[in-house]
Amino acid sequence: MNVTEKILHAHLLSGEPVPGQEVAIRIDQTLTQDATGTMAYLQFESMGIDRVKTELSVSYVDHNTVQIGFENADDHDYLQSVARKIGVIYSKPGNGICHQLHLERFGKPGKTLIGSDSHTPTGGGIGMVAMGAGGIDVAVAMGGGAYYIAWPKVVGIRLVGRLTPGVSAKDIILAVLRRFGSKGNVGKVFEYYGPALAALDVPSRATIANMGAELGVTTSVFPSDEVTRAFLKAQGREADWVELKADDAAYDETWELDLSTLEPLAAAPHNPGNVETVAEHAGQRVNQILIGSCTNSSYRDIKTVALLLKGKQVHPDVEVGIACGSKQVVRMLADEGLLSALIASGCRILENACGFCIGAHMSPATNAVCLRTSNRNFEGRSGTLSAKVYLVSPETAAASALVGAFADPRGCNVPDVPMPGAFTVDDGMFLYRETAGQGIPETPILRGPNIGQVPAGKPLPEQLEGQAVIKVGDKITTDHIMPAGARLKYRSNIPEYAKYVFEHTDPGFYERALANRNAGTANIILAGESYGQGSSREHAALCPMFLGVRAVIAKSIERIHRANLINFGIVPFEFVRPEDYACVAQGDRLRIDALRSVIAGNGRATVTNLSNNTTFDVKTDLSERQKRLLLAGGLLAAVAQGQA
Ligand code: MIC
Ligand code: SF4
Repeated sequence: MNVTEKILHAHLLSGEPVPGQEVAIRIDQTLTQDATGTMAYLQFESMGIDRVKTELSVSYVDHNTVQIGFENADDHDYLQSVARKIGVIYSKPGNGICHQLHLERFGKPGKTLIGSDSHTPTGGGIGMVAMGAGGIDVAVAMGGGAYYIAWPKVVGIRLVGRLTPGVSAKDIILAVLRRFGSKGNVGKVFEYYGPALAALDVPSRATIANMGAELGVTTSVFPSDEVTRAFLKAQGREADWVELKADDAAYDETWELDLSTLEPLAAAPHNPGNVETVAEHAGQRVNQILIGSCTNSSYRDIKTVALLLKGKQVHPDVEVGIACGSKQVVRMLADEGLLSALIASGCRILENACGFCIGAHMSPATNAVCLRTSNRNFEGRSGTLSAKVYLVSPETAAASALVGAFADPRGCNVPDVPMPGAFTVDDGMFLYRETAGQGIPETPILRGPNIGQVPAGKPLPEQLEGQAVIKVGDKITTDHIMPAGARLKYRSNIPEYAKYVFEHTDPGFYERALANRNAGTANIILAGESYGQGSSREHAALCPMFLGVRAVIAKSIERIHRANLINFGIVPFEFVRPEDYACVAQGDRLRIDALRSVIAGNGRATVTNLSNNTTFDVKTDLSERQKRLLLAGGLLAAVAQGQA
């Protein structure tokens, strides 16, 4: 067995371990972040469970920390009070980014983790099976319920050779993205092995595992070896170490990457899968460089940048911002005088939070060219629709900051930053550790006016007749469906947030969908390949559900989004013949007869296009559990009806 299979088998509750079959997995740890967490805890509350039943659950506040207006602060108060009551550890805003913190302080090799954030697989860097999930799935796991996945195919990525100075983990994962692309990897786990791992520290492994999310894989996993042990020891957690390694020839498919052949890479606008070399852009002017995010904000990353910038000035025409991943990273750099070096070089020091990565601030100027060390460069995600965002390594970002243009860091004497023997451990901003798992039941829950309710789903109708309310193309991300940035503050208020569904893709969507809903006409979304890439935000299903969307018909749908659609009672259909996508238009009236029997049966249906008198076939492969959820009108409705 490989490491993935070893961990999954040890947590298998039911189902056949056959690729593609739905299995139930026991979850040891959960994490939430604030932007998805409020809904997750509202859903937890509505399930009537009084305290968490996991080994460990942590509620991080890292996304909405800008706090313009009362909304974010209301959310924080709610999250803090719920955490205290139900036995969840609460990480205060300012402590850092969930994935970086979880790796530093809580991740354990061999354990399972789900998080209401698509980059939860960062934990794979430490030998966990860590997966992104919808908030409601995390709520179920916090209540002791299973998490359901399709048993994965495991692709072995064999790393050989040694990185040359100036080339780092970000370039490795960009090379993997160049080879495998950002679609078509659903249902797979990428597991890394090979001789090169001995020289790859845990933060580097975590960078690679983090951006597995951009491949669309279920998760990415590294073994747990002496490198892992040294990291945990330096975090004062050697007792959490166990060894985990793959047996020989344990993969369904393998691919080998020789690290010595790698050069600095960049993902070009507007998708992490558009990988080019830094060399092909050399000298091209850049306007903004932002270093941080859960991908590249470790002590190793920021220290490398600080050493490259120390004693020098960033180019006058470029704005440079640095966001460390955690309080630990900030404190260590401060103690070593390196924060001062960054400030002296002309960098703007940003809060250790998601910030720029989610477009919460630092939106660039019109038509700006930006280099960022984050993981997503979807159109408009920065908050500026016309901006062109390239994803690069911290080394490339620092070298480019000095010259104000794309620069290859290999010419810059990039220092080697070894892992420290001991990290500065300071858990002062983690609250309620002493009552974790137990909680303080008498805690009053604080619900400001921004804290709304979870809308109820309605059972699936006998027959679906509705309008193709929108037709979109390939690689539509959940950022397209449910924009974040300036709209993030409405995450706890569905009627308000729903006004922005497809805001940038089609500003008329909300009015049309609402008019249909109010007239009793169902809404149907038409889409191309890889619908629902990116963020795990279940709001991309929840808000459409609120607007009366009952089905999505796409060429293909990404894993987390498909699960979210089912959780909120929206049928995820795929075209049987992808060519039929061309024969149906926005505005067409569509009908599916006997929908309930279709869902209860084999998931195959014929859609009648009443607008042009044609038909086409659709399908959806569902487990018995998923059928029950859809028929009931979603997971919460199923729980209420005793059908979950
Ligand atoms: C993201 O990177 O897109 C986010 C914001 O972290 C999301 C979660 C969210 O939308 O709140 C994710 O990756 O799941
Ligand atoms: Fe935060 Fe960005 Fe990471 Fe999402 S990808 S968790 S917004 S830092």
